[in-house]
Amino acid sequence: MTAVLTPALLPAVADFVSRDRQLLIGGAWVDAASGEKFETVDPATGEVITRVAKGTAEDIDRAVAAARAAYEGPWSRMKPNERERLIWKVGDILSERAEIFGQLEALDNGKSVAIATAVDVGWSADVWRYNAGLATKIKGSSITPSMPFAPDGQFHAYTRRESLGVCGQIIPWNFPILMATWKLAPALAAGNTVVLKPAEQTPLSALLLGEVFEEAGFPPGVVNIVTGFGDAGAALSAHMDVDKVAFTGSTEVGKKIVQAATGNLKKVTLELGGKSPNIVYADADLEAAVAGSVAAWMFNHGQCCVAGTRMFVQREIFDDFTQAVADAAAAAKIGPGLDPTTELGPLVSQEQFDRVNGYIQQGLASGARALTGGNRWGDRGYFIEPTVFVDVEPHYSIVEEEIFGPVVAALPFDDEEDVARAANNSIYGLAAGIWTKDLSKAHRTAAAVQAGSVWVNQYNGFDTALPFGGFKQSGWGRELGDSAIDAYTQVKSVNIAL
Ligand code: TXE
Repeated sequence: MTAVLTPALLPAVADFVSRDRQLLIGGAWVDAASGEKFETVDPATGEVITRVAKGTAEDIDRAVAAARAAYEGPWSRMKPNERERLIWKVGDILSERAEIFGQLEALDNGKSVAIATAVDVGWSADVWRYNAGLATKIKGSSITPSMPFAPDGQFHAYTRRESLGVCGQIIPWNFPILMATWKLAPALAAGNTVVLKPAEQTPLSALLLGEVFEEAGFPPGVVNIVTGFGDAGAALSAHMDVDKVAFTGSTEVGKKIVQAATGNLKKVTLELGGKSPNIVYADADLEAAVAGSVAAWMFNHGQCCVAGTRMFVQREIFDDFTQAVADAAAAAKIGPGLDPTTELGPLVSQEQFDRVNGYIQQGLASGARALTGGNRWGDRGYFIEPTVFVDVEPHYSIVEEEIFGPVVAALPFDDEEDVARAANNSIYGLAAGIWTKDLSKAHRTAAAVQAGSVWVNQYNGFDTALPFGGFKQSGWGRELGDSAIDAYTQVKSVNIAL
């Protein structure tokens, strides 16, 4: 592995990781009830960054009690425009400290510091501000009752959109601060309080965000942060005094959360796995399609729920197109996230490295051919070469299952019907990409694919205002846009006899 010069840590980041980190409960930074801690590791080197409190069910109980007290206390009395100002301030602080948050994220997760700062933190600031604006726009409606037995004009009926109460939010490691933001900002805008459980692989940016709430002026207990493992998440999902649980992670754990939530039938939203099709028609702008199709599965080192990892390419351009994708992928600069010139960083953990490598070995063993990649990169850290598979069959695990690494399987197709059928042959339905210059074909294919988000002549076309979520086993409910407010409120009908 070539030696890579990485910039020194910013003083604020160095200071933050110089001490063991604690839980945020009721406005106070505290150790876990057990006193236990765990290590968070730099995935570029495998070295320990710092130690973090290992919260368990007892800490979840304490955090839920604090969130309930805040919900019934100062938070419930706060006017929407006061919530708006506090939430807006979080966005402003994130913008001011984008470099600090970006570097901490790159250190803990392995992603490129340039992307972490511009996309993860920059977009998070935007999501905080968008939801600040929504806090004052949560509305009911006035309805005229018309039941046959009701006397005309004798009733005044309306709906109110009310908060849910205490929300549990369980966050993954692939976009730590962004996923925390997607969940926290609308929950708070809608008037809920929160217990947040960051992923054990990447707890640091959420803990730094925890300091921002205090500074912005949020009452204690409105946001509580319990770092820990799956058992802490399970306790939060099953908790009888939690009104809603929101989760982003694996479909396997999503199903466990649904089961855990049955005790008090808390509301559940889930953003789960994917195996998204990226469809390239022969009439596409091929230069743009090559670049976009590489980004579709390589962005964030393939650790994206929406990754376009089934690349369907029309047969007449299949060989040339897949070779061009392989060449572009092979040219990506691999290195640690802290190096600003890095294009492809390490996977987040040894476990994910083993999982992705296992899929690559299965692909090779079943007869798939790697046009590029297929190996580990370097001799330390969790790096894997970008890998493009051809000669695959639809039943191969590399075609059916979410790999969550820089690995794509390319399949040829003949026509529109053929590709829609193949694209929909999946338990997932999170996203889809379509590349064509034919507008009618683009619309027909967008309607035919079973996916919560469809991107035409681009990939990863997210927007703060556009609802995001999955069809089929990719999830329940929608995040972003004003759909997120719907997911954190409930409707009450009031009917008054005049
Ligand atoms: O996810 P988990 P893992 C997919 C991706 C990846 C695979 C495994 O395919 O390879 O999942 O990753 C918490 N009750 N995605 O094992 O376990 C856990 O502590 C409640 C897709 O890391 O789902 C963490 O905070 N919570 C994805 C969070 O769930 C539990 C992002 C996610 O961990 C729990 C991440 C339990 N029983 C992985 N067990 C996406 N959709 O973007 C664990 N957790």
